[in-house]
Amino acid sequence: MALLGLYDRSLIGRASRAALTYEDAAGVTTSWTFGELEARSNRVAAVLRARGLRAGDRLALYLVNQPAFIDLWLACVKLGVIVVPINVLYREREIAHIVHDAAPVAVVTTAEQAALLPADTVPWDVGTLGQEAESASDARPAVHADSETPAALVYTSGTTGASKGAILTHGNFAANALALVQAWEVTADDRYLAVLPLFHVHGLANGVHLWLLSGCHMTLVERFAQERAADWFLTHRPTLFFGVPTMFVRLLALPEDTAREIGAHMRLFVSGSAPLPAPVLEAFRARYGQVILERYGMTETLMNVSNPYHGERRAGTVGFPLPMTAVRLVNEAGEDVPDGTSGELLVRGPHVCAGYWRRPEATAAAFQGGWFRTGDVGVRAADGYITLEGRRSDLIISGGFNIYPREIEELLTELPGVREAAVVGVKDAVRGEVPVAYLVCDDTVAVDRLASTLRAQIASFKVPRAFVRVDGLPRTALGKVQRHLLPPWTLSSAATDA
Ligand code: MLC
Ligand code: AMP
Repeated sequence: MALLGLYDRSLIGRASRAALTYEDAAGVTTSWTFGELEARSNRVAAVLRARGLRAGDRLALYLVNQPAFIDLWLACVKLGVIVVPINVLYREREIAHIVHDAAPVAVVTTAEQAALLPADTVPWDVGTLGQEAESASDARPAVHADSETPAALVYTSGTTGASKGAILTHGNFAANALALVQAWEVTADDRYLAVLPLFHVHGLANGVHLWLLSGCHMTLVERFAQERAADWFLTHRPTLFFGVPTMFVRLLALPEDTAREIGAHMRLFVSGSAPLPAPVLEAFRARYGQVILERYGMTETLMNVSNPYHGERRAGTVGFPLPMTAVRLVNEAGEDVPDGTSGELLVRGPHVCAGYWRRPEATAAAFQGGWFRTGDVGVRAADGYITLEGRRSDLIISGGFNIYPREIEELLTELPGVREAAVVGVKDAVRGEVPVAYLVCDDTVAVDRLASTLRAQIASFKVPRAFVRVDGLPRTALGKVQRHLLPPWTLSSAATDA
């Protein structure tokens, strides 16, 4: 099933209906109907074709949330071009890896962000593309796609640490969205408030696709901001909100009567991408009168497990397998474990990616007899609710963004005077976890300047909140760092929140 056929329920079937409202950083709003989005994306597709893009080519998008992202996504879907979204917080080193691996024809970005791209990339200015599109044909191009056509390469680190492009096909996005529309009862009457970044699957596969498949209305903003949130909810009157736990923690800070008013017109709050602490769910219920629905997914598989729309949304759990998803919990030997016993989650279904871009070995290692190994450890209760307990890897999730300790450790040990480094996740009330670095280094190393050195090279959320000098790193006989034996470090109030 090619995605466009599903989008057409909205793009063609609801052509005259209000589809998208964008509120820019200055608070100015602009709106489009589905028919206008159809025409806009056809024109962008014509420009991309004129610039030489063909089915199977890659096009990277290094953009903050904006309508052009939607136009480009739709245009690429129509052309069979594979979108490579890049986190806007990434810096040259991180982008270079993605660009060299995916080999996109170009990276669509702004003049300002283009300065952060590696020298050998071809930047295409998003504004210029938009201007060219104004005079282009708005006829829909011939579509080159079916369910197995790759729609996106989304870079993620899997369980190993090296960032790889998960090949997400038209069929993967379609299956995920069909399952969620059904499970969460999303209809054309909904109004979705989109604050999640479009460059990750939470915002793209869930947000954009539930909007397009249901034909509901979407209000898109550049990025989540606590101080703007009340205004968005009260002005745009959404019924649907998807967020990471950090956003729900921030929403708890809104005044009580505002929260109650927002809660009264909302239908569904969904949390995912990182664990939602049970006390946050309880505090949110008390303040907003709404029980957040927590679900579990990952880039490679899109959504796997969800609390029920009807029935108990059980705090601390992620619920049951979604429609079309099969889940197993297995021990180290790959054998199914009984309910109540921890095991690694394996998943199978039409939403699971086709593997990693040009990495047959990593792809083979990720699957076990046709089942995708999530690397997440969980337990199933006798009544079927699944609780996630941890991960097999050292992955740190901060504000819903992933951090692989090894990447930061390698960067640190490249610095003069740093002999060894270990990066661990420390609990944080707002972001869930934040990274802290332990260093074995010469006295000459100015530890207080390391944060600014790193900030120039990697995304800000990956920069450790503290750098702790130690005499040595605790290691096993085989030389592996025993992170749990590092001296405990708790965040000072200054570092806890900004
Ligand atoms: C943060 N910044 C962003 C941004 N988020 N810039 C553009 N777009 C975003 N989405 C920048 C800010 O401008 C700021 O830069 C710096 O990062 C810190 O911002 P902050 O507001 O202090 O951060 P914080 O309060 O921690 O809140 C951040 C957040 C963000 C919660 C809004 O972390 C976020 O959008 N998280 C969503 C991550 C996500 O979508 N994960 C899904 C992965 S998919 P400066 O320059 O001012 O310092 C997945 C699968 C699944 O995991 O199951 O869903
Ligand atoms: P990513 O690689 O960005 O797709 O991150 C996927 C990872 O996020 C999963 O493997 C989980 O470890 C984690 N994750 C997603 N949703 C949840 C959740 N509801 N609770 C706990 N962890 C989650």
